Parts: sequence; structure tokens; C-alpha cells
Amino acid sequence: MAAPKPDPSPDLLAAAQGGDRRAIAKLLSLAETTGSAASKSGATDSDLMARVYQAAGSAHVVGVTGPPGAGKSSLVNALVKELRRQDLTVGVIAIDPSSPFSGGAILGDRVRMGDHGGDNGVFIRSLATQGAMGGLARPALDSVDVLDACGFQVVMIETVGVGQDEVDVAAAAHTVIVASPPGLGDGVQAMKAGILEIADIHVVTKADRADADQTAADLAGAQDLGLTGRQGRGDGATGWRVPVIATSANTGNGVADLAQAVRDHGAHLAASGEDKTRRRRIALMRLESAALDHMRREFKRLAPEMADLIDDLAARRADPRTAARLLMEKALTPR
Ligand SMILES: Nc1nc2c(ncn2[C@@H]2O[C@H](COP(=O)(O)OP(=O)(O)OP(=O)(O)O)[C@@H](O)[C@H]2O)c(=O)[nH]1
Ligand SMILES: [Mg+2]
Repeated sequence: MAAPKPDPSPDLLAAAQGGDRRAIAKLLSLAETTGSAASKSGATDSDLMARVYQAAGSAHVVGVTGPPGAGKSSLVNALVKELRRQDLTVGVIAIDPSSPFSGGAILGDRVRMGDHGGDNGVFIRSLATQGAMGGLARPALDSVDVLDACGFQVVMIETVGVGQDEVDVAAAAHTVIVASPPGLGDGVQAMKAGILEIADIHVVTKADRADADQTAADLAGAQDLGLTGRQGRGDGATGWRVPVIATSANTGNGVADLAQAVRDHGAHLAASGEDKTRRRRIALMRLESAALDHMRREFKRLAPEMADLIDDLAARRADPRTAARLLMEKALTPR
């Protein structure tokens, strides 16, 4: 992906906040590339993203994750419609692991052109995952910030619940929806992947199918045993009981209930004070991923020095911890 030219316009954020959709799209492109290891973007872009971060923080961020093909995108689309009916503005960032080079515009195009075209209260963007070295968290959460800073009241982020990075990104939301399709079969399998326990709300998708009831019962059973959901049995410190909601994107059944549960959870976070804890946890993740991005960028710059260190290590003339400390010192030395 080619890095965009640094945009010298100080008004890009203001234009985006004023509802200029081309400006929003441009900011989202900057969010994808600024600060990545491959980025050639300049200081102006970093300044702009710093302003974006500080302008964000008002949106209710909703993570949606679940196994491949669970019906996440269809659910997000249905939820967007429902939230629009309630006059809420909605942004969507969909992480698309299947098209790393195309820009992953599949969902964005389909949904934008299909159902929400022409509606300025909706902005949908697909984000291609950038390969193993890039790290997903920074571009994904910076993109969420852009839509947040532009005033979208609810910002959803869809990730496929495979791989720690994807699960972490979905978990870095105020409310996490875990979508399980009917016929999940051995639910324990999914639990091992660490998806079910991050749920604030469980959704059984494709509830128009006959086998959805069984999946809902299985999830509710696991929930009662304290096996799933952040608060387990519902007697956690903050007392949120993770609901299991069956939805059909085809018929629309259950979608209004889900929208209500999202709102209830938001109200619960505020009332219990857990909001603060979550925001701090998310801030920690942002700090760590920004620091890691910085180090990756510096390691690239320090490739020659690293080659020497690697030689020393391979020949056992040095030890890894000392070499790492040396490398970190070099990386942190201003150029
Ligand atoms: N019967 C039925 N099928 C559905 C429903 N929602 C989605 N599907 C089907 O399930 C398949 C996957 O739907 P998506 O919404 O693309 O699922 P996804 O989880 O976003 O998929 P990935 O992003 O590729 O992991 C499609 O063939 C949909 O038509 C539903 O409510 N009922
Ligand atoms: Mg999808």
C-alpha cells in the first residue's frame, strides 16, 4: 500500500468534523499508515493524528467479533439500520483479513452501496490487515478514533475472532458483542480461542435457522456456569449479567433487543464506574502498541547495528539481554 503524501492542510480535521466525507476518508487513510513501520508520513501527519486522538472519546465504541462467517457483517449492517432508526449516527471499521492487498473494501462497498448510501449519518470503512509485522491495533484503533472525533455517536469495530491481535482489538471497546453462529458444535473449541470470555453481550446469529435455539441454550448454560463473559456468573464486581440475544439479519428479529442491550451496557458502565477502568485498560493498550510501533520503526532504521548484534549473539560473543538493552538504548537515542 502506498503511503499517502503528508497533508499540510491544518483544516483536514476541521473539515472532517464538519461532515466532509472526503476529508473523513482522507483522515482514515492517514490513520492506516501514520506511525506504521512502513510509513513515510511526516510530522504533520503525526500531529494531525495526535489531534484526532485528543478530539475523540465521546463515542460509544462497540466491538463485534466471532468466528469466520458467523454473520458479523450482516449483524453490523442490521444494527446500523436499527441505530439510525433511533437517530444515532454510526461509524463502522471492519477489519478484513481476507484481502490484505486490495484494501479490503468488500464489506464497505457492499454495505455502503446497498443499504446506507447517501446517508451522512453513517460512515463505513474496511481496513485491510497489514501483515504479521505491522500490528493491527494501532491502525484499527486510530481509525475508530477518526470516526469518534468526527462525531459519530456509536462506532463499531468488526474483527474476525481468530488470532490474538483481532480479539484484542475487539476487546478494546466499551461494549463487546461476541457473535456465535448456530451449530457451533463444540463450543469449548471457541472458548479455547479466548473469544467467548470477552463478551459483554452474546449474540446467536442467523436465528431464523432451526438450530439457533440450541446454540442459545448452550451459551446460556455456559454463561450460568461462569464459563463465558467478562463477568462470568453475573456476580462480578460490577454486576453486569451478560445477556444471550438471538438475532437474524435476514428477518431483523432480535436486532432492536440487541441495540437496547448495547445501550443498557453503556449505561451500566457509566453507573458502575467501570467505564473509567475500561478506558484506562484501553489507554494502556494504546500506549503499548504505540511504543511497539515506535520500536519496530527504529529497529528498521537500526538494521545494520542489529546485524552486528545478531552476529555476536549467534557466535555467543554476547548474550541476548545485554544485546537487547544496547539495541533499546540506540533506538531511544534521538537522531
Ligand atoms: N440464514 C441466515 N444467514 C445469514 C444471516 N446473517 C448472515 N448470514 C449468512 O452467513 C454468511 C456470512 O455472513 P457475513 O455477515 O458475511 O459473516 P461474517 O461473520 O461477517 O463473515 P467474515 O467477515 O468473512 O468472517 C453469508 O452467507 C450470509 O448470507 C442470517 O441472519 N440468517
Ligand atoms: Mg465480515
